[in-house]
Amino acid sequence: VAPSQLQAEIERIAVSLSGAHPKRSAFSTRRLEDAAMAFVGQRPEIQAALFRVVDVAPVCRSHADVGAHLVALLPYDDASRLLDQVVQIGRGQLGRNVLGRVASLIVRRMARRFIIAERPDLATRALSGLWHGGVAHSLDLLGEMTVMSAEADRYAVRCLGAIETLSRLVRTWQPQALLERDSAGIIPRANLSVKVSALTGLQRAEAPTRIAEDVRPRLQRLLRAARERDVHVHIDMESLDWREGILRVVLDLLSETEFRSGPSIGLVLQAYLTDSSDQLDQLLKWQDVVARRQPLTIRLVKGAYWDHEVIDAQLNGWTVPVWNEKRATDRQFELLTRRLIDASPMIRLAIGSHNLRSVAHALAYARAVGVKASDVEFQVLRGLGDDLQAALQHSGLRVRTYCPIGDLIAGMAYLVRRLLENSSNDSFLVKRAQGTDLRELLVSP
Ligand code: 2OP
Repeated sequence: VAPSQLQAEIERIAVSLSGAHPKRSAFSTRRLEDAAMAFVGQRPEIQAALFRVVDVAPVCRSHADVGAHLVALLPYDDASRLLDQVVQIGRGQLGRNVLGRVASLIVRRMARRFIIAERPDLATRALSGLWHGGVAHSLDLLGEMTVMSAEADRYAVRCLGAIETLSRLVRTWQPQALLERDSAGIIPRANLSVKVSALTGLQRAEAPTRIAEDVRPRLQRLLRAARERDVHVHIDMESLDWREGILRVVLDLLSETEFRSGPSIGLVLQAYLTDSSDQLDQLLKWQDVVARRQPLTIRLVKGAYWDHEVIDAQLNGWTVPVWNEKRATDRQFELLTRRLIDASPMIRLAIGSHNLRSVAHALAYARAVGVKASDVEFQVLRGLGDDLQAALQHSGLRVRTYCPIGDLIAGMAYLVRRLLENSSNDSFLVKRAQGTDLRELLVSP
């Protein structure tokens, strides 16, 4: 495929998708929230204070308590009048109370934006609404990194409950051809994302064999239930230290005869990892040898643990495992997109990105090599990718929205990752909110 031709096609698709975004007034709460996050992204000290407040808010006893934390965490030596005023207000008990109420309100609003419901049975209306509006889901039960076996057991039971609830719900739905069929065959309507770190009480991942042994019985039950109920299970990737343990237990179980015929399974490839291309080689080779009935789905993402990976490596004196520059990650994402499209339909590809350039590139390349657009799935996060979701759905493309379920405390780590993305100056969405011209953002990485 000639690069100039591909670039022209990427621009055409991106402009068309951008035109299909819902129009929001400049004063809509969503636009204001996004502008506020973009502003915070330019002020690292405020960003740090914000993260700390979000972190402590769920366990604070009163609004005044939240207010006191907020004031204590804000930088004092800042020249900003606004901050100065906030600190002044926080001097008295009444002021702290008011500040606390405002901060709690913001945290709760954020949770409502990103978390679909507290429990699966409370999400059924929203999920049905998505489906009948032409959007598929992947349910994610919040509560990663459990610290006790009893907690891991409870997480497994919650997953089993979600499988049951989902499978009953999707039977009531009207057919949606685009969402439930591609060249490889039937795509299950129900879809559950699972974090393996929640299926063990072991907290450190350095001994992958022990992790695999400990996770195995819980994951096995889950896979059996998913096979019986025809629910797709998507294994999320987390920080790199977990990767070996996760892959060991998942690939071992799936290689067994009893799981040859199901369930439909997905894994995640994180393009920010410098070895992600080798990782893909390994998965393709594995799939060849194991010959399961349904093709593996690979969700290609950039990766949500960048700060963690960099800091962890620096603290330990290790080589940093992620690309340092955003552009390098974007480049790798496109390389992997092309490799995955070339492997289709032996592999089902899901593009997990909110970056219009990355999305348009996948569509342009698929078209250039004669792969149908309906053989490429797009995935977005609820609350972050809503506009893109609408644009993809309007354009007749298959889009699946990742829908977290749980309460505020279980969701904290997830929310902090969303805040990090949503206030990072490298983020496509932030640059758009800051008013960067679309053409500039469509330049080849
Ligand atoms: C995360 O939990 C979306 O799986 C991704 O950050």
